[in-house]
Amino acid sequence: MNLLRNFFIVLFINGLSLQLVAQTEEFKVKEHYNKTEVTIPMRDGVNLHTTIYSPKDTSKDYPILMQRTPYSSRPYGEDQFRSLIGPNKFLMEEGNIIVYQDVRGRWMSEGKYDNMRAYIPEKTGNQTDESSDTYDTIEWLINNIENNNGRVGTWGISYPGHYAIASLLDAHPALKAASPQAGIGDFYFDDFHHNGAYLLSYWRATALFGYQKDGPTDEAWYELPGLGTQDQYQFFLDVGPLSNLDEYYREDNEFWQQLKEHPNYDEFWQSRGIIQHLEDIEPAVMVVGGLFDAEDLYGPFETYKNIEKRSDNYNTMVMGPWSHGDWARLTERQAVGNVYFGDNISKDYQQNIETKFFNHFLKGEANDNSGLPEAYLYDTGDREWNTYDQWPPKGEEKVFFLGDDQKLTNEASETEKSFVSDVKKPVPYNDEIKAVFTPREYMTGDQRFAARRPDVLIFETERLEEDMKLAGEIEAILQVATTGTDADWVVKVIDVYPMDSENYEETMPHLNMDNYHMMVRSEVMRGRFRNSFENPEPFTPNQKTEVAIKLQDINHTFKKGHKLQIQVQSTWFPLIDLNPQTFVPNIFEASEEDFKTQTHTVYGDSRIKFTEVKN
Ligand code: PG9
Repeated sequence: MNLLRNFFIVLFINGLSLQLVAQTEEFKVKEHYNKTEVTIPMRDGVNLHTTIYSPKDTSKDYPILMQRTPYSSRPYGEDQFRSLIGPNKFLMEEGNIIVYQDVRGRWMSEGKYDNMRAYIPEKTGNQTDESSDTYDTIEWLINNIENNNGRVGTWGISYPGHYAIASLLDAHPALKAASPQAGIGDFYFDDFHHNGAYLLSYWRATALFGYQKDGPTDEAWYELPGLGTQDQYQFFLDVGPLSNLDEYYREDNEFWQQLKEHPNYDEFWQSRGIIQHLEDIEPAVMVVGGLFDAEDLYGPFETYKNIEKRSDNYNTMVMGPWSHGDWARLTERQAVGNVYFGDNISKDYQQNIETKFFNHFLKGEANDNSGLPEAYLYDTGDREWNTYDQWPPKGEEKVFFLGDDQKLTNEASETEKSFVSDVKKPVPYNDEIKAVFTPREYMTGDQRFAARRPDVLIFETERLEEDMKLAGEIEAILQVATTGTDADWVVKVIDVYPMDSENYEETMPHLNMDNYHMMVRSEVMRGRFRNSFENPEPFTPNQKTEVAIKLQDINHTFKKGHKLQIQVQSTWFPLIDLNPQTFVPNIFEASEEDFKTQTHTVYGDSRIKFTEVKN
């Protein structure tokens, strides 16, 4: 028996030592790549700082994988190396030419920064935008980098994802593949605003882009204001009207001024939205995003859908159980907030999807037979991947009405439900005391703290007798009234777990997964914009009014024994700023007196439209 025990101990130790050897022999970029830093002249003479990592093995040619970023290409210095380069470690280890570029006006590049710089469709003379800067950069790279195979790919997450989208417009012929990941589509619907409501939870991040630098610099030229407390709810409640935040910023915080001067979706924002330009795209595209991404969901879904509608190039999408950027990490347990989804989900994506996409188009056949599906979406209820041959998927429309007695019904009713929306006691957007740089965990957060407030209306099914898979687009068509002349309307789609559910390692100690009210999807509509984001309109007090809200897509099975719950509320603080609930020309200029508690009403012919897909 001892012999056998010892054998297993030796096996275990060997396994462990093998693992240790593997870990101690981790890939060192400096041993496999040379690093050079160059400045590449754009057509208008502005030089952009560009960092190039080239494989030391010059016995073969490689494609170029490029990321353009406002967040710096650091570390700077040809003897300073990143520990990971490229979209993932698999592509790094197999060998590719990896390029990082500081975009115009950022960090070591010259020029003036323009936040979400507008694309100029018919450029004349030396006019530039992010697309022309990408074109000029690619032209220089393929003509100046040794051992390149003439094929280029772009990738990036979030703002770098936005620049990957920009690379698709007037694309250089050498650009064969792009993977915009959580790419910003439009700052009026991604990040800083949702349907006209300003994301107060992004306030600190405003400094990231607000200040211009004097010239190329490898040191940050801005600083992020501190709240001085973790209780951001209290901080922003005490601050009161948005104009009181001016004191935390210098006058030259351009972005803060722009946010204040453009509360409506005017030409300033419209010209900066990139989705409108997505037609006749030629490079292969793989859009990637997270179904619980609190920052950029509009961008990835709209990028994929608009390319699909208006181009005939190779265009695919991957949406996993991720929060912002999770898919680029190698966390073994994939969880968002309290909710665990599975192991090695991002590693499998990197190895078997992302690497496959780039290798097919940059090193391989580069045809439609990539071996990847049209759409990969993770079912966040069933906890498994689905492949679809189209997105949104085919299915049956499933409509729920906001009925009486807190019930979701199949028929409209004459009922109505009112609540007092107290601007002195807004509904918190989560149950944590934590100041955030940008919001994240609330996307799967437990919503019981809200469900039990009188100013949050709930409507729910009975415990389901069989699985119900809701996939694709969601539209809430509310019939409402208010005693005021403005109001925000928030709709939340919630998966109510069984009364006896397993806890996860990630479940916070004060919570329990028993009866967990998991947020699946949520969205706000600032009521003044219900008919037009460009031209806001007041409500007529006490007049029944329709407010339609498009929520971002889902792919979620509500399991047998769970409930579907819809919550409706009018404050969501401080995720978004407070609506004065009195119509004023510009909420950024509202005064204390404008903020008034009002009574809102939701009528029983309000409905939520889903698509039900049979497994
Ligand atoms: N979209 C993300 C972001 C933009 C602006 C401020 C803060 C975050 C991102 O680029 O990561």
